[in-house]
Amino acid sequence: MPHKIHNNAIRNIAIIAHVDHGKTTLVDAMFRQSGVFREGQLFEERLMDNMDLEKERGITISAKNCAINWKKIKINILDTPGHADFGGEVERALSMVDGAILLVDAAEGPLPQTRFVLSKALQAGLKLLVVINKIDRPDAQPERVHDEVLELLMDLDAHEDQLDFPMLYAIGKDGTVTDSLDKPGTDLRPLYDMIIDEIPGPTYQPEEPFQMLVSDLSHSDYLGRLAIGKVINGTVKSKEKLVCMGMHNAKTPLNVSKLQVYEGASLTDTDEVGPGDIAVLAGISDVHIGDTICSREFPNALKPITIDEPTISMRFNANSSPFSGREGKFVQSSKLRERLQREALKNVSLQVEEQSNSEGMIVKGRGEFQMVILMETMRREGYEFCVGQPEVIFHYVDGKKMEPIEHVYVDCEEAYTGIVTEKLSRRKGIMTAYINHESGRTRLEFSIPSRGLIGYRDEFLTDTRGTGLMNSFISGNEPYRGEFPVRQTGSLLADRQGEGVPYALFNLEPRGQLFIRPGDPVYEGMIIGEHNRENDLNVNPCKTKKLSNVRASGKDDAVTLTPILPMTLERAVQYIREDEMVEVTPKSIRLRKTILSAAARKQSEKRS
Ligand SMILES: Nc1nc2c(ncn2[C@@H]2O[C@H](COP(=O)(O)OP(=O)(O)OP(=O)(O)O)[C@@H](O)[C@H]2O)c(=O)[nH]1
Ligand SMILES: [Mg+2]
Repeated sequence: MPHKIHNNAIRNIAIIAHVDHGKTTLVDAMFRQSGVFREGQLFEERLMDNMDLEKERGITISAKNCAINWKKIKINILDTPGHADFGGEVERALSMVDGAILLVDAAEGPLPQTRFVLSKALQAGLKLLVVINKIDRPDAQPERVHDEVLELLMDLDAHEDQLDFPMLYAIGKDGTVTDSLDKPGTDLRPLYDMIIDEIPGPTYQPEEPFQMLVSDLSHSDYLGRLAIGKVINGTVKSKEKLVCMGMHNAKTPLNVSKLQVYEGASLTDTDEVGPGDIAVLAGISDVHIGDTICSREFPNALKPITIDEPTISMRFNANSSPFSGREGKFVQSSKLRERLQREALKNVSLQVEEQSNSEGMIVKGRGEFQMVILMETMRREGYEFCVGQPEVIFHYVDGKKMEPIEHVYVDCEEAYTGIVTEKLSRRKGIMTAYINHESGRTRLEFSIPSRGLIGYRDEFLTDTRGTGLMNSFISGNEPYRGEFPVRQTGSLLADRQGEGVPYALFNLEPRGQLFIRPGDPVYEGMIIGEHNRENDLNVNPCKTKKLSNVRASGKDDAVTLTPILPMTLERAVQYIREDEMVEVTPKSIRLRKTILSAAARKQSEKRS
């Protein structure tokens, strides 16, 4: 066994939890109390959620580093996302730490993503601290939640010593923790102390030369690409000559042009970074997550980070609608390809593949929501493109078709259990549990193919009048469960180019639910609404009323249209079928048939 020692001047931890259980809010409080902010300094809420989309949606999308000092010990903290689609970020973050704070909402208890992140932390052999958060909630049941965490750990085959976890109760929002429900907390000191006492300092081998595992990439306008990761062994100095070892042991030399470490939520320059600390290193452009940066004399690659396989794929094409280039800055397929490849470099759970037949790209990821966030980011940058329906990725084992299966938890009012069960069963879901809480609410559990959930979330909310909760985790691959009907309805399609006219739209309303407003530009093959019936219907949304000699009261133009919901990317992606696409531009989200011309569509139908 190589001789290993701990660097006790450092602690590296990740904060992990189900979505919304309060990770980022707790990190805020940790900052506030560690003196990173001086008295009276402007303090922004959820400081770590610094991307525009994170602020707008109130969620964390990518894992981020920060650091505080407590009793002369540097604590590197990684705030991670709780949404299942960003699970790859958690796996990446865990490669940098020796311990994890598992946050659990005192009312909601452990939920599917709690299970996912906890199982990853256990696999990585991390030391766990459990914090039961939001004990101020009127419906909080911290004791019950403690038991549930214990049950979950047992279910995940945790070691005996992991079952004996140190625990605190918290009101992250107020920045207080306590070890006993009988005495309210006053600050976060017990948490800092627990981190220092319970989580080991990072280990390293003192006789080994410098080695760093690249776990994140960033970009600075002045410095170019930044490689971020934990120094596993040795020390790195600014201006040092090193080498980066990539896939297949490819070696790229590099000179460290700048060396930085985290201090608070920002970076600070330094001349030297020692073992166990998280270093941010400039001076290399060709570097990937998972590479090892090490000394030139003793190049020795570390084990790369392992990330779960993607579960869904989506086709991205250059925008081929007649409106292509009207609203975006970047339209060509070469631009699209370059942008997507850049994304795959930084985002470990995304894979981008060139399609052999056309200019399109296949993007593989962890879920529809991850795709929607990517699409939204790109349209804000000025990109225009089309995407196809999200498809589940099948695997073949001994020639047998296997598909990803999810374990779904539904919590809804008793009255809606019928419709939810019926819809999920139709999508090949099998009920595995039914618990009536006697409180009017019921908890149902299903095992269901992932493809059955694509496009279902919106329907679920409608069916439960917005009161249902649904969570799921991928439980593995199982034999394909067979076909099931997807959307029961067809689309209303514009049969020509023009503009939506009130009179025409008014007359189309009985046919289905419209997606466009008067004045919206349309083109042949564009989907302007959902048909009430199974088939697609070509209609003319531009038709004006014929003028006749006998003018009525003149109120024909002043028809009152039913208000429509604005189309969102989530809705659009969930709506489309196999032969349909979403056209995304910085200004618009339009739905369309893949084949736009009605005549060509008819021909293609005949052929198949
Ligand atoms: N009642 C109560 N609410 C809290 C507390 N801490 C956080 N919240 C609220 O919980 C919501 C989610 O907080 P976040 O800190 O964004 O949660 P998160 O875990 O970072 O969420 P993701 O990063 O998206 O997974 C916010 O509305 C907070 O105001 C708490 O101690 N008590
Ligand atoms: Mg967060």
